[in-house]
Amino acid sequence: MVPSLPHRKFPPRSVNEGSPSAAGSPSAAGQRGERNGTERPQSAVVAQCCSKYSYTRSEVVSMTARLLAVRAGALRLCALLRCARSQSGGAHERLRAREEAAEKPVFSRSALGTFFQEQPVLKNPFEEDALLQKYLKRTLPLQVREPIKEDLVRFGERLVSEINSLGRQCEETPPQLQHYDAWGRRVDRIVTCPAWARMKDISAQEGLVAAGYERTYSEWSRVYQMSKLYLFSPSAGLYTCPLAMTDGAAKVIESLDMTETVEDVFRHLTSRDPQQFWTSGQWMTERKGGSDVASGTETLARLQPDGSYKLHGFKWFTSATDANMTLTLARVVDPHGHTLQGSRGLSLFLATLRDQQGNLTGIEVQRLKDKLGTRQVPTAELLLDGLPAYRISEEGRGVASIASMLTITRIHNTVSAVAAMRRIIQLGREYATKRFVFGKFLNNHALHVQTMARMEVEVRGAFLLLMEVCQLLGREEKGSASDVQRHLLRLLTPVAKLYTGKQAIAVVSEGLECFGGQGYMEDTGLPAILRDAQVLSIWEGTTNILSLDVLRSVAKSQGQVLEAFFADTKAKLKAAAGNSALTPALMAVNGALSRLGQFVQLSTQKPPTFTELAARDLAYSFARIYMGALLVDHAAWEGATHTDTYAAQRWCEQDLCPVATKVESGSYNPDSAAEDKALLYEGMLTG
Ligand code: UCC
Repeated sequence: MVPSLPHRKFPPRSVNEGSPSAAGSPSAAGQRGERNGTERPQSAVVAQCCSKYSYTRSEVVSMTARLLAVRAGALRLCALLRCARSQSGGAHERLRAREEAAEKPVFSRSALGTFFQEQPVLKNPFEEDALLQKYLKRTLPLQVREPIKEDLVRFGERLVSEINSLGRQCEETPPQLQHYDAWGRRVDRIVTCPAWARMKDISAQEGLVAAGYERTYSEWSRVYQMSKLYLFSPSAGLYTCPLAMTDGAAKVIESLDMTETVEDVFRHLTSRDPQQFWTSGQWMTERKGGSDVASGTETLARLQPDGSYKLHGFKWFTSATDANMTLTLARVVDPHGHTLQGSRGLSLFLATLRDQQGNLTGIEVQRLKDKLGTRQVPTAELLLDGLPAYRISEEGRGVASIASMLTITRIHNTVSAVAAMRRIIQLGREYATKRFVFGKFLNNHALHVQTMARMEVEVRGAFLLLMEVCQLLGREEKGSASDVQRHLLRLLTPVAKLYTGKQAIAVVSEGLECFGGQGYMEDTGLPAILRDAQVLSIWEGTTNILSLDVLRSVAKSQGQVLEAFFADTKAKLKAAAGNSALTPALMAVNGALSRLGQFVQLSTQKPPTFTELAARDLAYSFARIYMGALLVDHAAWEGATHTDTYAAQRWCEQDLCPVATKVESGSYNPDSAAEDKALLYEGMLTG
């Protein structure tokens, strides 16, 4: 501590007095009477101070002694530093650099320092994806493998050189709504950025929807299309959202008896010509909600003399409102002005949104939604005020007809989820090779690598599940799927969607940590990945709604989806029999499968509340067990590597059958619903 002095006026010090060289020189020390490191003021100087500044002699002596003690300390520190300097060349250099920097002007660029962290770089995402490559090698027949691989390598390059920066522009230039033109006319124009328009052209050129319908690669066409979308998704600036709905609309239309008008629409939706390519919306959600569609849909459809309809209602979330057309649900008003409530009153309609001049017809855009993420996508609230539309389902078969769209959009959701996880890992592991901390690069810190390896295990399980569903879809569309495979597709679609949606949020969130504080900084582009991932557990049905859809698939099929699940899981495990490295994983999946079987047996004797309470854990159990079987099956392939075995082992270390674990701990007891409610609302009066 610097000692405090009595407050008196002192004369200014001479230049030499304050300079370190003068103060530290032996001759100067001698003049001040220094001896053996202690100093005493000379009596003449003391006397002068006493007379000139009215101090007593003892005051001057004491003040001077305290000052000199401070100075002696500083000198000792300098000596130590000089010694350290001579011992360490690097430290000496740094010290000199610091001293030199201190001599520079205050306003200087060099004051920012010289270290700048190298940023993570996106490389060809296909070539960086060992599992995707191995999966294609393992599953695709030779004649389709090479052309698909060639296209994915090329597309991967295009993503890096062109598309990724367009995606960033979409994020940085969100859509805007222009209600009025300069002369006061209501126009409701949705203004998107040029990069968004470019994404549409690229999507057409690359056949991102078309590939699913051209079926060039027969039953492998969906694997090809979804692999491409999986590479595209994290760079696409959320253009995958309109593509998902476009794909879904094409699927619905393809499954109908096509009239000429609808056939023309289908051609637009599946075109590779940017001039011809259309995107579609899918408007299911109204103010009353998007889950309980049956009672939430208020939109009315009034029959017109020419057989078309006009729609009147309010759509609460309409994503990609800049689309060319939409599919939507409404209730047909009968000649007496009545409508049928519930699911049976809903029909499916197709509407093109704009006239020849590009103006919306029968639609007012109330506002664009202010969303947590997916800000690139123009999501709007729409008043349908006489929107011209065609009914494309039988009356009252709206939900059943749009169900095939739900299958497609939920698979797209899964693609985006797995792709987001893959992207954050690719960036994170690249960054770990160039981030130097605590004396080594991050990729040499075992704990950091362990954390990322755990993320990698998650994405591997998710990826294999996604691709399995794509395979099943391709087979079903090609007419080559067995009954077991069709049941599996029905069951695994909601399972994959709900499980990967949650995984993506967790893995991407963990991934941001891999960049430290930089992962939280907007201009790195990393936070947007997390924001956009958050929609994946909500869009196209929340986790609980999807869990109930799993139960619906069991009930509707009278348990056949379960039989398919058990049979196929067991079949997948067969490949690993006799593989000692895979034995622990194999046993874990087998054990979980029999626990699941016991749970299913038990649930048949229980009331519906039991099954409802178990729905989410049951869906998670399907996901974990099946992913385990897929990882084991993949690792048992002759071309697999040790890392594949390791991934299967790690996956199978977790509780693969949480529904059995929870039932053992009494989670779904008859009174647990009441206890949950009491816990949640403690201290409050509720009904
Ligand atoms: O709200 C949304 C947006 C929120 C986020 C906004 C951010 C936007 C940014 C996005 C940028 C990327 S999205 C909308 C979310 N909503 C949904 O996905 C719908 C969720 N609800 C469901 O999935 C329900 O389960 C319904 C609507 C499908 C259930 O309706 P019902 O009327 O109760 O259904 P039923 O009666 O059970 O089924 C009617 C028919 C049956 O066939 P039939 O009549 O032949 O027996 C079912 O088997 O539909 C059949 N069905 C299915 N078929 C129902 N679901 C399915 C299915 N998944 N697959 C096959």
